[in-house]
Amino acid sequence: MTVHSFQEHFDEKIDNEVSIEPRDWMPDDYRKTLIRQISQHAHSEIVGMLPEGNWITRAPSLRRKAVLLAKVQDEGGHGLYLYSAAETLGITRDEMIEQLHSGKAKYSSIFNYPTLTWADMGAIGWLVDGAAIMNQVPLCRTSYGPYARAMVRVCKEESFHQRQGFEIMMTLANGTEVQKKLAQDALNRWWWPSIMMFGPPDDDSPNTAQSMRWRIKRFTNDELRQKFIDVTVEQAKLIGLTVPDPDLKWNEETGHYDYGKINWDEFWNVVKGNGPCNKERLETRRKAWEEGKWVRDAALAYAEKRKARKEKATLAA
Ligand code: FAQ
Repeated sequence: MTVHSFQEHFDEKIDNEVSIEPRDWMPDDYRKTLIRQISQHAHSEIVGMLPEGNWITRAPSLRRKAVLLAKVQDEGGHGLYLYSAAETLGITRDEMIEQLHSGKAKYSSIFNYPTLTWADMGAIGWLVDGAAIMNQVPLCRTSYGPYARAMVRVCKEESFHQRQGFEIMMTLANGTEVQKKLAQDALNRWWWPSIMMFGPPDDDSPNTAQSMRWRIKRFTNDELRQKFIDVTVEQAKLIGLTVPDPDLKWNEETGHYDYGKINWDEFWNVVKGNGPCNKERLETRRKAWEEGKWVRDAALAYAEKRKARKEKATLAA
């Protein structure tokens, strides 16, 4: 086959919704885009464990502690599936981790905000996992097979995460005056960063058009943001909380909520490393990597020893 016919074969698969698999020919830029998106997604899961990890020892009951612990463990698992999916594209786990630690690879802006009160655990589950599901359910149909398959399990777990967050918010919102205030304060602080999570507006998003053509992305950033707002505003009403956007208004003509101006300067500032917790998050990850070196070394030594023992047994048989 010529490169031209490889390209035609690839395009045909994309057009016919046949997934691309690791050993298939793919254009270099398709591979690069996937490595960028999947590794950044993996980093987001791993860094995303930190804001909630901050509250595990301070959860208000044993039940809340057990649930939060399970949720944070799930996020670690999601990161691992995603690193494995990215490895099928020809990058190693160590290279990806290096890119995270050097600041070359991004992770979601949302995890650079602090978790100040217990209500933030509710807001993260409800809003951040809610936004993650809105973005990731369509990724179950993304064109690259290993990424799509990883997303199926991730989405099932995210849906449990979203419900646990909503349940925390609902409990607080129906609680004492102080609890209701905590819930409203958390919504006030997490609302705008959550809607920024979907990425820059479509006319300022350099990757969306090509990723839509390759069917990596199934919806644009603005389409997903709008869906999230439409669903979440109704949920806030249900529990008696107010979304902190004075311009939010149901639009009869479009059948969607109109919303206020997003502070994109704040978004880019956080993406560039200057958010409230960027330095702390990266520092914590680098330290965990260094301090975990002996575990990786021990696991590797054990695996090598087992392999040698197996080989010896095979030779003897
Ligand atoms: N933060 O052209 P686009 C979770 C960057 S998982 C930081 O629109 P694209 C689970 C973007 O990378 C959350 N950077 O890019 C959880 C690009 O820069 P680059 C993560 C952002 O890729 C819940 C530049 O801006 N989810 O929450 C952000 O087409 C609770 C231009 O942007 C995923 O990663 C941002 N928010 O669209 C864990 C889902 N947005 O790379 C713990 C998969 C954009 O060229 C607790 N990813 N940028 O240098 C995606 O769907 C896409 O990558 C988008 C961005 C939609 C995030």
